[in-house]
Amino acid sequence: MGPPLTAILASFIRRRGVRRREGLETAHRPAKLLELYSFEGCPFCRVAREALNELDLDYVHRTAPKGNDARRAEVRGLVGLAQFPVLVDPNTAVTMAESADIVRYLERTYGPGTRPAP
Ligand SMILES: N[C@@H](CCC(=O)N[C@@H](CS)C(=O)NCC(=O)O)C(=O)O
Repeated sequence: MGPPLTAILASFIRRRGVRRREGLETAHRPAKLLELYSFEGCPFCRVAREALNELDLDYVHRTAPKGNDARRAEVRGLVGLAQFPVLVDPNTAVTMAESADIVRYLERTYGPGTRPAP
């Protein structure tokens, strides 16, 4: 059995954003764990998870499958709607939705050649 369609789709989407990851020895590492609200079967969530993996970033996964009303309400409180993925970075007080924005943020903040914010 091959990978599910969502995995193929997510990898396709990801290819436009995250490409080769080299030079992580010069990457800034967060002091506090990042947090990601996501769920399986969500291709956009997978894009965010893959970016975290490629940048070698540890994170707390706050799983929010359909039916987890409490967790989904938590996300509505954070970004105003139940849309996934959502990244929380306690190091910079950034909370954000939109997978492409999350990938961009992670690259700029924790990608090769990054430095801690002054
Ligand atoms: N443009 C958004 C789309 C995100 C999106 O559509 N996420 C879906 C799941 S794949 C969602 O949150 N659906 C609402 C829900 O599950 O309740 C992104 O790239 O992050």
